[in-house]
Amino acid sequence: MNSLSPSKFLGIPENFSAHGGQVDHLIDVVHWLMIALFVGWTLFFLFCLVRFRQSANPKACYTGVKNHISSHLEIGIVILEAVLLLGFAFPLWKDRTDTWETVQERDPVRVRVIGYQFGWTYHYPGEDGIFGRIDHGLKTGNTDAGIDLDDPNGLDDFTSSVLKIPVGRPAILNITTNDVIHNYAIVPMRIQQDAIPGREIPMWFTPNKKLETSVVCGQLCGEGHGNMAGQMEVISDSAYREWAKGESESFLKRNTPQQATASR
Ligand SMILES: [Cu+2]
Repeated sequence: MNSLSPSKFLGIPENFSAHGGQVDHLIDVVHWLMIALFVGWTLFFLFCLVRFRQSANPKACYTGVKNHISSHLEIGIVILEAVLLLGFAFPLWKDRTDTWETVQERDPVRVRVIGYQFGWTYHYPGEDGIFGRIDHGLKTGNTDAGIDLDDPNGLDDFTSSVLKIPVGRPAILNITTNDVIHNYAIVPMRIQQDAIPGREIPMWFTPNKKLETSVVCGQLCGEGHGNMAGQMEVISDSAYREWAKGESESFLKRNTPQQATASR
């Protein structure tokens, strides 16, 4: 990105994701167009103030504009906006949606993100890589992921109040909510997704640098909305694997019936 990027002056935090540069670039071109429109309209306004001042035009003219400059300008703006949409926004969107299949093959980390009033719970599939069955009837509170421990796939699943993901590997976050509509937003990753009750909607990105940051809720969801800042850490792949293995093993120990009986 060059030093004349409007996105640099907008207070947007540094980008930490593989696709984020494209988002910033789109923000840049949209702002350049808006700056051009602002300057153009301001000059036109000033021109009108001088050209049509009362002292030079004592008699009103009712015929109006006879040339087609304004039509040509309007067509120019339409073409520019079409270029923004077709040349920048659509390819960016295509990149996001068409890579869904290839992301699956790149050893992604999968996490269920559960929003609630007012915070986030993270559900990891554990060492087997398979999420346990979810039973909404088993939820003991609105922070509960509702993992059904009768499903063997769920025994090694673990939950965390902090999102930890490895650097350089795609992260697929399935966004859902236990109560109202929230919006899971990670600004340094240039990504966000609405959390809709009863639905799990995937969003994915690849962090390209280590980072400790906060995630926020991007949808006004109640009086505690402003406190919905969660913690997120992008760590090395080895540190992530070690952490996930440790968490998974300790949850497996806790969830396995024989172990529980033996410790009683
Ligand atoms: Cu909120």
